[in-house]
Amino acid sequence: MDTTSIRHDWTVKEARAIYELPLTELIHRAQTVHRAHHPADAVQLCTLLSIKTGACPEDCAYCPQSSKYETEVQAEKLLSVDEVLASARKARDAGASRFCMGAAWRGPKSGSEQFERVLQMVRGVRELGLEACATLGMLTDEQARKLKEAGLTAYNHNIDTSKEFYGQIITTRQFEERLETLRAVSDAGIRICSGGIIGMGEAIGDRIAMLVTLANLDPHPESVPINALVAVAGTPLEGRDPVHPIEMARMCATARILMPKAMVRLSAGRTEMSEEAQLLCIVAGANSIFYGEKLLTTGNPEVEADLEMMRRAGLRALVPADAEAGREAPETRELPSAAQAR
Ligand code: SAM
Ligand code: DTB
Ligand code: SF4
Repeated sequence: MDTTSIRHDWTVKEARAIYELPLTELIHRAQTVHRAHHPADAVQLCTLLSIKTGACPEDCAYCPQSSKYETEVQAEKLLSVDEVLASARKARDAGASRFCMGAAWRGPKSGSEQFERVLQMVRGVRELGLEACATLGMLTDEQARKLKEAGLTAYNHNIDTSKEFYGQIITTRQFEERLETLRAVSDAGIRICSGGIIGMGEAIGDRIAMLVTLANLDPHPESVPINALVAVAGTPLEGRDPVHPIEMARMCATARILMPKAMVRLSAGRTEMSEEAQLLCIVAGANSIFYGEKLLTTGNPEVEADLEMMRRAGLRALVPADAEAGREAPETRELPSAAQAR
């Protein structure tokens, strides 16, 4: 197997054959690709913060923040720059290297005080020495350029599922609009973070088609978050069966093989997974996690538990290469002590 070539012409058939390999073979292949492009002993720690929670006009069936569904999420106004930077400082001191800010918007309003505030947040996060990521919904070219000027490292915008299944999950925007925002982000010189969710009732073929869409973007996304649905009460997807951890591991491994250089992020759903299952995903090629007690509105493993898991497995903190920041190669760092992380 050629572990170094980067391809943008994957077919669904090829990707499915990879996904369905015997697990032992799949993991061997994913590890081989992983080691050709990344340190084998380190995981990137990214901390999420919901900077504007709830009351979103979109109807994403998985999302507790949509105004269309009655959930326990209480709508909140956009946080202040000081509040966000206090959280970012705490995340940095706890060992995170990336800080990701999420807003429950269809998209930002150009020229608004709110968008200007987000730009200030991005500048502030960068000044703290952290990578800055944001997920604010659809962007125009001009908004993407402004975020780039402010120093944004990456923009998260998930395609979520296959083009075919998309309409069953979201009706207030189209799959093509997602791709259009990804194009604007990429044109502005911001790195793309894009992945999806499994466990929403989609077929295996939809999961594969989603990975193939991402893998055929040129360049590949810098990060690919693989989320297991968090089935929140009040959303249309409440009560869905949990995703089997082996399916998460297969998704991580397939993403790793299709997109060798990407950071594959084991994202939502970790609270439902055993430590062994999470480590299997890491062995299968995931090399990034969300680190901190909360995702956006739902829970995530305790910081201490994540540090213990990583220590037991002999893993370090990964800081990806970033030529703009003067890091020609990825760095690995000591994990913080539990006291530093508190
Ligand atoms: N509003 C913006 C948007 O949708 O582009 C940004 C925030 S949105 C919450 C970011 C991503 O979180 C979604 O695209 C989806 O993939 C993921 N997400 C949201 N709710 C989730 C859930 N219940 N389980 C798993 N992933 C979820
Ligand atoms: C991503 O792919 N997953 C994160 C992040 N990108 C923004 C969000 C997960 C949200 C899970 C549900 C919640 O906490 O509200
Ligand atoms: Fe709104 Fe984003 Fe939630 Fe969809 S996923 S309802 S766009 S916050």
